[in-house]
Amino acid sequence: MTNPYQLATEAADELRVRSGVDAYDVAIVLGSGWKEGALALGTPFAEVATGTLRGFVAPTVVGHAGQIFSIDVQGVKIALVSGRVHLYEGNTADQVAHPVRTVIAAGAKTVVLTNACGGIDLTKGPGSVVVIKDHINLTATSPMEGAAPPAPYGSRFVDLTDLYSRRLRTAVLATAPELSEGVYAGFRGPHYETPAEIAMARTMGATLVGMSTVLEAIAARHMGAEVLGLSLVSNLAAGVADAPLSHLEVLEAGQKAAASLGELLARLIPVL
Ligand code: 8IG
Repeated sequence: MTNPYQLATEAADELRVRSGVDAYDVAIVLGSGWKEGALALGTPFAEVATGTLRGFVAPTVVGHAGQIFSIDVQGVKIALVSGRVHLYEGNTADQVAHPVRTVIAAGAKTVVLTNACGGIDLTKGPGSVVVIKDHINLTATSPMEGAAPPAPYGSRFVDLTDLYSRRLRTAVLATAPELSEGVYAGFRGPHYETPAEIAMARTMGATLVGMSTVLEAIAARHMGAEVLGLSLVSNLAAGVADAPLSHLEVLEAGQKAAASLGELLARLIPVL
C-alpha cells in the first residue's frame, strides 16, 4: 500500500492542478456549524470535490460534504476543507488525517481545526467558542502508527509539547479577548459519553469533549504545521445539565452561531 505521505503528496498535486493554487498559506478544517461562516470569508475561486482526489474517503455524516474551497483573503490563500471524516465512520487514523496531510503537502503552514463539541464547564454553554489549549487523546490510536514516516518528515515519536501553537493562541486571544481556552478530550464516539465518563474527563482536566480534531492535530504538527484549534460548544456534555443530548441540537447550535463564527474567523485570519 502507498504510504500516507506519498498519498497526500499525490492528492496535493491533483488539488494544486484543479484549484490553480500553487501553495496554500492556511487551511481551515470545517467542523459542524463552521462551514457557512467560513464561506462568508470570501467567494471561492475554486471548489474541488474530495471524492475526485486520491486517498479521500467519503463522509457519511449529515452536514459534512466533501469539498475543498479555495479562497483568497487579502492575499492569504486559504483552503477550506469541508467534509471531515471520523474514526467512528469506520475509518483508520491515516484516513482521518489524510485531508490535513494533503493541504499541508499543498503548502499550508498553518492549520486551523474547527469543531463542534460538548462542554463540561457550565460557564461555557452552547454557543461559546473556546480556543483549544491542549488535548487528551482518548481514541487509543494515532496517525503515527504504522511504518516510519519517510524523509523529509520527522520521527514518528513526535513531540506534542507545543501541539496547539502558543504563538497562535496568544495572537488569537489578543485579537478576540472574549474567547477563553480549554482542554479538548477526543473520544472515538459515535455514542455520546455517559455521565461517569464526563466526570472522568473533568477529573483528567478536560473542559471540552468531541470526536474529531486530535488525530488531525497530531498529524499536522508532525508535518511541521502550526496548529490552532477552535471549538464551538454545541451542547453541555452528558450529566452536566439535566437535558438529554441530540444530534439535531448540535446542528441547530451550528446554524445559530454561523454568522458570529464567520466574523470571528475574519478577525483572526490577519493574525495567523
Ligand atoms: I457537537 O457531548 C458534540 N460532539 N464526544 N460528546 C462528544 N462529542 C460531541 C459532543 C459530546 N457534542
